Amino acid sequence: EEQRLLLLHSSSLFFPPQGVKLSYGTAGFRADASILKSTVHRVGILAALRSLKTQSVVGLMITASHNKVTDNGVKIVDPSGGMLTQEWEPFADQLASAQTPEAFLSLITEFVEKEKIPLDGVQSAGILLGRDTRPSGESLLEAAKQGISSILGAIALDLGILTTPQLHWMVRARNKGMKATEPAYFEQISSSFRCLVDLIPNETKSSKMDNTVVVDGADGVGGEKLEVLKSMLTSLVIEVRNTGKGGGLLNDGVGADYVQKEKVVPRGFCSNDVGLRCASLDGDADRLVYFSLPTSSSRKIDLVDGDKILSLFALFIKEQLSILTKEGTEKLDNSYHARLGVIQTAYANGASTDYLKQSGLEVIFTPTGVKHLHEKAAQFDIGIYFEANGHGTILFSESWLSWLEARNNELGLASEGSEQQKAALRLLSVSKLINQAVGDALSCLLLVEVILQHKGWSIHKWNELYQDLPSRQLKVKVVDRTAVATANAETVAISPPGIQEAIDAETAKYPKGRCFIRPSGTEDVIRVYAEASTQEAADSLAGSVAKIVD
Ligand code: 16G
Ligand code: ZN
Repeated sequence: EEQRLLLLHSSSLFFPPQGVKLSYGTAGFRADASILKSTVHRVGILAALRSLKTQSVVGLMITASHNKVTDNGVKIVDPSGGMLTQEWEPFADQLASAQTPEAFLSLITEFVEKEKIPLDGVQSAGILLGRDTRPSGESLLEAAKQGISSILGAIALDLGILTTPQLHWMVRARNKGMKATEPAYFEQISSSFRCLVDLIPNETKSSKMDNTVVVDGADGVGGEKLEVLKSMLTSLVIEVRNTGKGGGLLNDGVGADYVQKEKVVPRGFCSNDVGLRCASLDGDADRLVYFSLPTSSSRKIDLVDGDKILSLFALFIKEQLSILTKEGTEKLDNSYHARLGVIQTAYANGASTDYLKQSGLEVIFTPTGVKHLHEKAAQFDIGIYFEANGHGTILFSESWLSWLEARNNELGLASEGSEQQKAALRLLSVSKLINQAVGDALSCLLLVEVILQHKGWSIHKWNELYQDLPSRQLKVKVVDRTAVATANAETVAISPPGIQEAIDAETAKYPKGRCFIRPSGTEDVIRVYAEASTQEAADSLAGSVAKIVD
């Protein structure tokens, strides 16, 4: 009864705005910040229930990532450090759209019963809270706290301004009984980076490679965190621009999303930067793309996107694995050949997929959205996933990692300092450097940098792994985006009837043509993606398919 009154009282303080229907999409709830308060309050309650149900710590992040500064959003981090389980998403939707405190309360009561959540005031719940640098974040975080405190036994721990991946990392660490603080995060990624630097072969160590990278922080949280991290590194110089401190507007003409979609120079970069290795983070630092300025006369950049980061990572991992298991070298006990898998979405440039397959890698496709890629990658001993937009990571299975630890110890005794042992150590270091919970621009940046140093590669050499096929993305505003349904990892539209045949007929007119449509998970639009052998052809294919959709 006390619990009932508490919830009723608390939710009566947060009215949902009339006529807005939000849904827990690909990346949680996202909207203009001014209409989000009641939603965030309710998500606070939901997070507390999730923690009670799982008897573990969960996270709640307030961010709208690469979207404009006046937007905001909220999402829950599950105990594993991953996204909220998909089974709870429909309930999140129902909660968000309850129109009265009473309706809200009865939804909760029903759900608590159905899910057998121990809402008795005896069990405790723990929720880690984080937010990005958006001005609306502070008051939304307050709403989340009030939601949490209306569940008996629930305790919120406010961690302040964090990148999204930092919060995911901390939730995971906490539930593994590890230290879950920001210093612990920086310590782990900087020390594993230093290990990888120490293991760079002598031949490339002495090559005169430029060890400076210039990073566009999107005027968000990533830049300020990178300033802390960079002071803990050796052999790498990071120059951060668009840190948010210089008055620049978050994600406005800056950041990974802008750079990847527009393929033009972001604010804060100029002709003096021609030839430098540059990178862009997005607003909450869970995406990373690289670029360079080819000439001082044009605004166009040479983009090195998520697909190419994926290719670089996959190449490096595959090399280290083959050194580790080389025949004829130190024969020790039972070998455990890691199953290595690479996960992409339909947005991956076709040239990247060809390249990966030709390199002997197993490539698998999933629908767009981190939760799909992550889930697939977790089925491998080493699963590498990336979206073209720059979100991705490398997952290592517990069982393979413990084999690798043991193997490394054996090698340490039998052939200390051998090539095999170095490979084992490198792979172990990668597993500590790269975020195991979610894609993390900061740890990916360090891994890219150390691999380039290891190989003695410039950004140009890296970019030449393969040549991107020209592509074009368009969006079409529609009345009802759910009219389009897709299958086969979004490569085929199964409704409305006949539309795929029309797309196929159009695509067949273009050499190397490839085209698909899908309903956006974050906006009221249908997205069109087209690829072909020339830019004109890709533009024209996208244009005519957009007309079919319209
Ligand atoms: C979200 C997803 C991202 C995906 C994008 C697609 C997460 C954390 N983020 O930002 O992975 O690429 O949505 O947006 O899952 P769309 O559905 O509007 O094209
Ligand atoms: Zn993001």
